[in-house]
Amino acid sequence: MKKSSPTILLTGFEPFDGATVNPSAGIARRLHGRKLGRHLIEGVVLPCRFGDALAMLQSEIRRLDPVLVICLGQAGGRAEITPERVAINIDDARIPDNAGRQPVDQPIVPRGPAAYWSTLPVKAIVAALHARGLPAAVSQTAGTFVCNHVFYGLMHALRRRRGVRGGFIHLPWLPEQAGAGQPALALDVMVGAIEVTLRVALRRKRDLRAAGGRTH
Ligand code: PCA
Repeated sequence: MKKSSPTILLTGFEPFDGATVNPSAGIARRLHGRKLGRHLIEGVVLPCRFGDALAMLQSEIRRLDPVLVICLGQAGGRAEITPERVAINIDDARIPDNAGRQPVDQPIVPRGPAAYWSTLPVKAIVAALHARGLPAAVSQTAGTFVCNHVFYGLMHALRRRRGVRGGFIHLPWLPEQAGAGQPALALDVMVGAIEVTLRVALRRKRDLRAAGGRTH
């Protein structure tokens, strides 16, 4: 039976590396239960733990049967909202995760493809954010920590779900996390930016062709 409200799954992460907040969790909580037209947003906070984060994401995908999945994470030091272009099949942790695990050079899916592309219209999202005066850029690397792990696992899980699109977006620190002179964005600003992102992702099946993006 078709559900009356198609679901958007929006995930964030719990704080990690000794922090007490993570903007991605705040956004997922704030947008949980919000309607976007006919669509209902389900916000979920994932543990910052290799394996467990992915297991929870997979079970939420099975439970909610979403039409769109966007995972969010914090990338402290970045000044822009950065839709990620590509997920790579490697865990290589510079710091331990919240369970103390620190995998080095391990594939996420043994014998899986080296990489998956985001199926979000990443350049159209950046253009829409710029049009609203928000800082945004396409990122070419989601790193090799738990965010890339979840992003790769998401795209691997979606490969058999026809028409379901997904991707990952990294966010700057909140003002209270950033030191003097370090870039940050207020939670309200990021909540608004992710609402814009979700609308663009629902509306546009094809991406824009536009030059630009971060060079790293
Ligand atoms: N950022 C980390 C993991 C959780 C988060 O919010 C990362 O970029 O991998």
